[in-house]
Amino acid sequence: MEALGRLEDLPQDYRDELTAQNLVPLWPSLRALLPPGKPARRTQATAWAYQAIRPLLMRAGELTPIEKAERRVLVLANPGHGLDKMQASAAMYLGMQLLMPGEWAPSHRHTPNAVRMVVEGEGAWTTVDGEKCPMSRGDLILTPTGLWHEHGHDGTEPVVWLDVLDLPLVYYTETSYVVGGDRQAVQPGRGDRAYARGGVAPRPVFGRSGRAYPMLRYPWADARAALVSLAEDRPDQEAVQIEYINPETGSPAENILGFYALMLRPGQTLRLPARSPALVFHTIEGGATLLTDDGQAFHLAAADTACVPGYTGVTLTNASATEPAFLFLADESPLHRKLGVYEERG
Ligand code: GTQ
Repeated sequence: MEALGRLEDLPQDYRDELTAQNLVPLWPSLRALLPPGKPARRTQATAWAYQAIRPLLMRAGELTPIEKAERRVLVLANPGHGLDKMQASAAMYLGMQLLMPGEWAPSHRHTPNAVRMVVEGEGAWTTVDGEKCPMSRGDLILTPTGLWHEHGHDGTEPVVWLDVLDLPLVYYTETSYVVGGDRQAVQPGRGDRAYARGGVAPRPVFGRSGRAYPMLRYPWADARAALVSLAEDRPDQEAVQIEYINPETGSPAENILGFYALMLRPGQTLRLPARSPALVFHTIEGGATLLTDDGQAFHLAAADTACVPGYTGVTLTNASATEPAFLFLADESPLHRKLGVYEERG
């Protein structure tokens, strides 16, 4: 494609006149807005070691009482976007949240969708829309757009989880806000019990559950068992992956971001083809090396987190030749599909 005229090619008086009228010439910026063949991406492949985050998070526990934080979170910020933007990719936000025994993070609801992937500790819970969801390592808990949620902790050790939100996108669209509320009354009934068995779902005679998000907690024990069965039953299948879905619709669990769990067989190397959405990886069990098509390599130990920009293939290798590795993945696929920009490049 041909080079286009530059801003400097224009006389200063003309440029000043444009500025005074809130006008901008397109052609000096056209190639940056519409790069040939592949989009420009600020998102840089980045990894965050849990070993590095943990002591800083525990120190936050000493420095800042929960009343002064509301949510005690260290944000995993992608340097490609600038740390102050607090985003992992164009649409994804990642934060590591700490709750100490006895603490309570008060009830609120907001427009961005969130999920929590529990990293360590027992005894904490998140109440979402009146449903009290216990939190254990590897459990995924949804707090979808508009639903009340609060976190509490009846255990004896610190509890840490990874927050994944579509906050950068919702903020960008100028629709991000929060409403504070009172402690929720816990209602009977648990989605993870009602929908615990594949292929059968509650079917009231009239209508469905009446809830847009019937399942709010996805226990790791169930997701892990599904992966192990899949690996055994389908030795021909390279990628042993499940998606977290809405059990009534079969659609992705939330509207904007997609969530998955992936098992790497002992010694397995798996290539994930280049696709338009950015990807987040979090190691639930075991370890893996992550190599991008651009040649960036990271070793992910248990509880480490990484982000890779879109349009980038990734090769994962299980660090163990004898044990499987389990990873939690988040991506922007539902968003890209809804916008009609989703692409697979191989
Ligand atoms: O736990 O509700 O990391 O509202 C950022 C915003 C967590 C939460 C975050 C939030 C929360």
